[in-house]
Amino acid sequence: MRLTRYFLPILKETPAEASIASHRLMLRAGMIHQSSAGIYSWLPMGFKVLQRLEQIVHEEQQRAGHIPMLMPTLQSADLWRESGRYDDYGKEMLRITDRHGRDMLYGPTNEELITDIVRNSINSYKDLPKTLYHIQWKFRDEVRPRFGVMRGREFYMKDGYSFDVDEAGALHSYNRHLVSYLRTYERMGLKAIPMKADTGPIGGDHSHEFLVLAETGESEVFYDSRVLDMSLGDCVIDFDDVAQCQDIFDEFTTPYARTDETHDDAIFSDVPENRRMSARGIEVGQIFYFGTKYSESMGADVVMPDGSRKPIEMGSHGIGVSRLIGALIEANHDDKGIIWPESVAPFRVGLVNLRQGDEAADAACDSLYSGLVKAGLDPLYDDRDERAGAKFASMDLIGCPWRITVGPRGLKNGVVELTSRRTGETVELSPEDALARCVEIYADV
Ligand code: 5CA
Repeated sequence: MRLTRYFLPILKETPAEASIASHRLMLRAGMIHQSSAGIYSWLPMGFKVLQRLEQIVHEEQQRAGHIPMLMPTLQSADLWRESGRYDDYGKEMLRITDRHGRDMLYGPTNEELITDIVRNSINSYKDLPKTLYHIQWKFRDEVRPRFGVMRGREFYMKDGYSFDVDEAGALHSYNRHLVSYLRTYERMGLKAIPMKADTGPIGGDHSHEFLVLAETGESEVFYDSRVLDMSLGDCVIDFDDVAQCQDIFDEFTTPYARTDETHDDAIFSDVPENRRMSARGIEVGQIFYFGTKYSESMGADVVMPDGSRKPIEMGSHGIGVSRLIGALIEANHDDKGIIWPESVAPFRVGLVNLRQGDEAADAACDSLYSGLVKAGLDPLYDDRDERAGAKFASMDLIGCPWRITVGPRGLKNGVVELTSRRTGETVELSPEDALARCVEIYADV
């Protein structure tokens, strides 16, 4: 993309309403625009990051064997009356009446809708297990929407629903989700720690939240510092392998890690003192196993081999896709701006022309630009007629992981500069080598 043709409304001033870095930087970098409290338009660059995250979530969900679909945002109140949650959900639910006087609502989550779909189409134990998921907008009329996309009223969520014949199957589905979430967050360059959690309005007795440590996080967390050293890395996972998923579950959930809702001082005190940590965290996902809570009240059951009928065992599993962008920025920024991990960067390479209009600089930039496009590296070429300082400031704010700087002086010696946004390190290379180096960096991303 050439910057002169793009829509990137960068703000010079720090917006007064933003009290945390991610909110401030998303506004300043022209990623979002508030339309009303807790509701945002996703401007082109914000939308691009959202799509990158969505893509990773889709790939990892499908790798784990989960099936994508799409349910509507508007739901009939009748389904929620069946489960008993229509009244329980309270003021967080946005209630709407259509022209026929029918009660509708903007979905805060989809347990009822998916249970209705499944009870109408699945009749036999042979049709299970299944996990269906979608990535869709949700609405929760939060008392205090704040911190930009972090606690929005309208937000984007991956919600998946698992259906199993028995508890053992449902617990495998639960473990499979935990493992696939670990992979998902790692791919985004995030450390998200699974922590034992309360179930809240979703219900059930088995739940983990995934927390990214950040001073600005809304949750208070307590953990054994050992959790910080754990990662899946290149571990090859067979998601159908019950024992492997259980082992990974055990490995990642055995060290103490809890939010204040489930924190237990007596157990925590068994952790060696030098490893006992308390901090704040951002909840970027949560998984639940709640058995037959919805299937029983809504009549979703299957015929078993002996002819009896059994309510389906269910779980639901969410990832806060829009909130993740806030969490990513909280974990990856400095005083100049955002520092995107390579896997989620809206533009993978920034190209800065120090002297727009200089024949050699323009030609070198054009050629690098088309090389980067051809290599699929999604460059952002700052081709504005601006001072070098202003161009660097914009690139630092936007946070492309790598920047290639092209100027007449360097070109005289046959070189351009390649700079890492994270370390600030710069190397001089020929334009061809700079391109080759970028291709190499992104080969595994
Ligand atoms: N039905 C279940 C899982 S499918 C569910 O709704 N779970 S949840 O309530 O925990 O939400 C899933 C994730 O959505 C949370 O972990 C969080 O990352 C994100 N989320 C929840 N509320 C908001 C909000 N107001 N703004 C942004 N993200 C949110």
